[in-house]
Amino acid sequence: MKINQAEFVTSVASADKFLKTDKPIIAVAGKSNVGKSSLINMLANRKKLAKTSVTPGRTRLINYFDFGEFMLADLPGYGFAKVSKEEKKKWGALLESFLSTQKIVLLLSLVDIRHDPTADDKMMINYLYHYQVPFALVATKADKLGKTKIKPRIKEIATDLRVGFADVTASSAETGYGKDDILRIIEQAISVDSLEE
Ligand SMILES: Nc1nc2c(ncn2[C@@H]2O[C@H](COP(=O)(O)OP(=O)(O)O)[C@@H](O)[C@H]2O)c(=O)[nH]1
Ligand SMILES: [Mg+2]
Repeated sequence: MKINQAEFVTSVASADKFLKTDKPIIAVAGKSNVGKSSLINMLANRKKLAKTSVTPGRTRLINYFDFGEFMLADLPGYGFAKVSKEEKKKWGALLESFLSTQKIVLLLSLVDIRHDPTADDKMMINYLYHYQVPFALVATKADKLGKTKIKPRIKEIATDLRVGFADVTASSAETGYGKDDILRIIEQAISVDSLEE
């Protein structure tokens, strides 16, 4: 799949503002700073489509981007230490309505390839099973590891999250590693969705 178009559409903070669209939605989720915005920029071939940040947290918004054949939704990051219980609750409620009401054909669940998945990462996967949202795992920042370390880490992450080895794709927004694999996964999710219509 080639991305010819990628434009920011809107940011929303509540369920009543969720984007109404006929296009299939690809969502991107993961803890703050894992590389969601960078991955979106990589897929779009654009440096600054999604804002990347050095200081994690803050954004409690869902950002939608029009990628032509699909809409991409950048979900607010989780696992940010300085967030109050109240805010965490709000985030959980927003996520649950998003997963239950939006037509998500695929959610890319991002984890940092260098770190073991956190309790929050596992909770996210549980939500996905609960709401029957198809997902694929992306292990980000693969450029931070030596080439020979990538496969063993993928295996560890897959085992930890109880998914198959092939369900975890290593990627690097720095080098473009994994980009074609991710685009292939997206393309497949969209074509499977169109069969169901
Ligand atoms: N080395 C490396 N750094 C990355 C990669 N992806 C993201 N980063 C850096 O990690 C930080 C957080 O990235 P960002 O995309 O804003 O994460 P988000 O909070 O999940 O949207 C930024 O400093 C990025 O430059 C990657 O693949 N490789
Ligand atoms: Mg971001």
